[in-house]
Amino acid sequence: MTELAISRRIRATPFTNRVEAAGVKGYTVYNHMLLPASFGDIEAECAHLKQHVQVWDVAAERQVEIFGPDAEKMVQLMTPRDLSKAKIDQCFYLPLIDERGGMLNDPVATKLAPDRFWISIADSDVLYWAKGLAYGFRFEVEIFEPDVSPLAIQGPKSDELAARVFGDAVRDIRFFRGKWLTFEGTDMFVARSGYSKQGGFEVYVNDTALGEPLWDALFAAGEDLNVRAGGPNLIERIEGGLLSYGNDMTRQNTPYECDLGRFCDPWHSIGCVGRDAMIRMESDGPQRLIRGLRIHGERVPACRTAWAIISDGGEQVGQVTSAVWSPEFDTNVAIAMIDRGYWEPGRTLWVEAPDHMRPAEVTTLPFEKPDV
Ligand code: THG
Repeated sequence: MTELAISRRIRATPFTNRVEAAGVKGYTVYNHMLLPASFGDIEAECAHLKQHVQVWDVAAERQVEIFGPDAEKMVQLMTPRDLSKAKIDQCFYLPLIDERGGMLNDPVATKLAPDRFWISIADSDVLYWAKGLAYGFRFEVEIFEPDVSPLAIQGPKSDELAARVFGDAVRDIRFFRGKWLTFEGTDMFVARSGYSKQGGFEVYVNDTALGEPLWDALFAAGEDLNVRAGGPNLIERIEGGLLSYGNDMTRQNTPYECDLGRFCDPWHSIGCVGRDAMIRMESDGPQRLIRGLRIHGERVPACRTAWAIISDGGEQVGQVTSAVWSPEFDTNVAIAMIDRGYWEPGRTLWVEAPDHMRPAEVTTLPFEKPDV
């Protein structure tokens, strides 16, 4: 394996020392920051995540803070989701789009106050786009990256572990809502959210100096729960149909192609820069769509480039953007962008994997649990 040359440009997180001590084996780079990708065996990590509880250094989900009298207008400018009914301490999965409706990011945003939002971004430089828009529109807002680093607690024992450190109040937090809870005298925003389908929380650690103490407190409290260090798991996220910006979609794709139409309401997202494009695209319908694929045969190699999807007639009708072997589903699971006319579930297509052509079956996302 080639090594990643780590320097100041590839930023460490408040938790990096602990992640290293826990034996991290592979990093990816996300928002110019280290994001743990593997501790040596992603299949074992996936099985553990589904049974126990993990603590994830997801500090690379950087916050873009929008603060000031025009904050709400500013966020609505960037998304076709209707924010007019947003409540304080509510989180939103938000497609961010450009003037043509091209996807720029798919963050989780939190409304902390009428004049204050955190946009918890996927891997693209939202801060510059936001600053450019604010300048151009003469909005009265400050836009900056605060010292806030998400630490995720994920897995079926998350409630128990989070309650031991933050108190029983965590148990009453609803999905995509949050509460300010105290750790060592500092209030932190704790939301029920996270990049897995196993349930859990994200703690928005708002002081780098508290990163290691919080990590240590979680591991001390969770010993009997079999708590382990983990990270966004490639297998679990494909099974669960969680999209990865830059992998499964780019600026070339619209929210409708990404099957994120349920998070869009162009008629009511007054001011959104891509609103006209979205209204047109909503009535036309997409020309291609994100789907799952079961790729038959033995385990696929790592998906480092898009793999062509070929029809029985021999034409390219899509591409595979993420793929991995799933022990639970006993097949390769994949996320793919498939052309209109070829995306109905159950259809068989061909995948040009780097080793050889493989038959594959189109499915809806998330993947449905195999019958036991
Ligand atoms: N948490 C936070 N920030 C993030 C992520 C996160 N930033 C980057 C990245 N993840 C953004 N991408 C996603 C993708 C999916 C979801 C969250 C962030 C997600 N989706 C739910 C689902 O598909 O089941 C639906 C959410 C809803 O119903 O509103 O959670 O994970 N802080």
